[in-house]
Amino acid sequence: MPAINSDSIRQFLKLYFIMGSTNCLKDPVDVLREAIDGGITLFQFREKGLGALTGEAKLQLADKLQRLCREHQIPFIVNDDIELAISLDADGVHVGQEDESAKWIRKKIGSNKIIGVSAHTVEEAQQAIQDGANYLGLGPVFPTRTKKDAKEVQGTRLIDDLRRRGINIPLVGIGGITIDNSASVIAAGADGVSVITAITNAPSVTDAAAQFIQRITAY
Ligand code: TZP
Ligand code: ICP
Ligand code: MG
Repeated sequence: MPAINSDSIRQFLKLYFIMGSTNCLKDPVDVLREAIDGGITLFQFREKGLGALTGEAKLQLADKLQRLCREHQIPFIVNDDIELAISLDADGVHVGQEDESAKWIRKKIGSNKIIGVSAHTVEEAQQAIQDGANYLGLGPVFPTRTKKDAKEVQGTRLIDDLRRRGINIPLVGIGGITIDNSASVIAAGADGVSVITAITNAPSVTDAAAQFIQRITAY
């Protein structure tokens, strides 16, 4: 799949779409197809929350979404579930602070895969970088109802802070990001935005993704 270097990852992070079945108002396969038509650059399968699929049903959905990504050369990242990522030969995994360390995951999945880590402080960011993370997810930037155990809203402060310190690892903002506030996240120094609801719940998934791309590339 894609070359794992900072430049290519930065490009992929531009419009990082995340979802699972519980985020979708219709068939997730249709949602992903429409989002790809709109121009998303990276996809994360995050099957979480009340009513989330497990076992074989989760695997089946992941497989369908991965096929769609492959057809369109969009890297496919799995949230949390490292065993699923390995069994599907996914392009990478995204983990939080409560999951296995990037260092441990790297040993399991090898150097040719993308590892993303959620961080909420400078210390967590530095540790993830030291452990070999390829990119960071920072947030919640804005209020969100999607992640029930989300930390306190922090605006773009941490993004700003890391860039001021000269930390140049590829990173995205996440949490409550909309078409209208997306440019402020890029302005703070992010390489892209991670979005769930503003795309999955949009009247037109394709139009929403296309408008995000327009705002981000116009910045
Ligand atoms: N991590 C921090 S906020 C969040 C995650 C997974 C949810 C983002 O979802 P939305 O709907 O784009 O606010
Ligand atoms: N950042 C990203 C990119 N994905 C996530 N699932 C998260 C933070 C919590
Ligand atoms: Mg997690």
